[in-house]
Amino acid sequence: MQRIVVLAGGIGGARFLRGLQQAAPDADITVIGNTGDDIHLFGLKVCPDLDTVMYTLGGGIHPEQGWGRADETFTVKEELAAYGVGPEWFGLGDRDFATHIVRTQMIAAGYPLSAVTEALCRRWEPGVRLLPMTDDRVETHVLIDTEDGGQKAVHFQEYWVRLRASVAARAVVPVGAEQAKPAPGVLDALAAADVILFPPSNPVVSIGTILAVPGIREGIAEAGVPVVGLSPIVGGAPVRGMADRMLAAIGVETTAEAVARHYGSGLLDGWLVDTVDSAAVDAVEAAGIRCRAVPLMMADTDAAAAMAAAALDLAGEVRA
Ligand code: FO1
Repeated sequence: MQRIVVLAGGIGGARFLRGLQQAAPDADITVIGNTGDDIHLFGLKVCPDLDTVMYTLGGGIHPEQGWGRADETFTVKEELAAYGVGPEWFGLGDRDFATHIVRTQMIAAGYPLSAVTEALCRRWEPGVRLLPMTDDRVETHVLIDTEDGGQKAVHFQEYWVRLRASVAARAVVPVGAEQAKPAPGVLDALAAADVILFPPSNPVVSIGTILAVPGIREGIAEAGVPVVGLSPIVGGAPVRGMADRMLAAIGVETTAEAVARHYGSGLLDGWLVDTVDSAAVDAVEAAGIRCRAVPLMMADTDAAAAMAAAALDLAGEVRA
């Protein structure tokens, strides 16, 4: 059985994984999920990227939105607002609240996040092994300019959801990452992998944050198996999200080629760009990374499955 390890952020990672399951139904898939987007609200621990993967693969996701639960209601949020208790800018629904209550209760009882995630997945049966990148607290903060000419750091969710990435990001800091340890199972999964995939997730705040946990980048390199990524940038713009803002903050151009070079040939063996970026193929190959141009818009699960199949094909070519 082919053992595939996928480093995943939120919506893009989850939709890619749904395609991968269709393209490789017999594969043994382990997902290393980003937890830098996690936020503590109302005394609860919220893990947006882990939940997005779990709900998407478990059939509970809000289909158009791509995050949160289907058939959601917001009574608790309205009641909190009636008490003047915010933040109002973050949309936690009633069904979703239950997940965060269970998670927070288990953590308070002494369970690590990896054990809690496993317990939550027993209900959702996502069909993959979902591991947080770490059991330690890591929180991505974004440095922005203030009106008085200074700067301040805001939580990634505040930057993305409240500010809608409307102001420039001057720096992105995964607070706590340097001291974090990979969660149990992460390094073992990498060591046992036949192929490692980077979905079209954000290279800075999703994949970049996972790679910032000491040991994970080394674990990928030492696995000695093909590592193939898919560009989240198509035609010079992010397919969704704010990767352009995040890339600017770390001085990387918003192009499929620049993201491949940013990961580098020390990490990546293969890179898929969209057909609109086929002119970038030669330059990526010149950087020592095998590159192919295929359609990379995940309009539906069939399209995501075709992308996953292309990534596995490229992994096979790299190995040969
Ligand atoms: N995204 C939004 O744009 N607005 C929200 O109010 C919002 C709430 C939210 C609650 C739970 C959850 O799991 C995800 C949520 N997201 C929301 C998505 C999230 O902000 C980001 O898309 C991810 O963190 C980036 O991967």
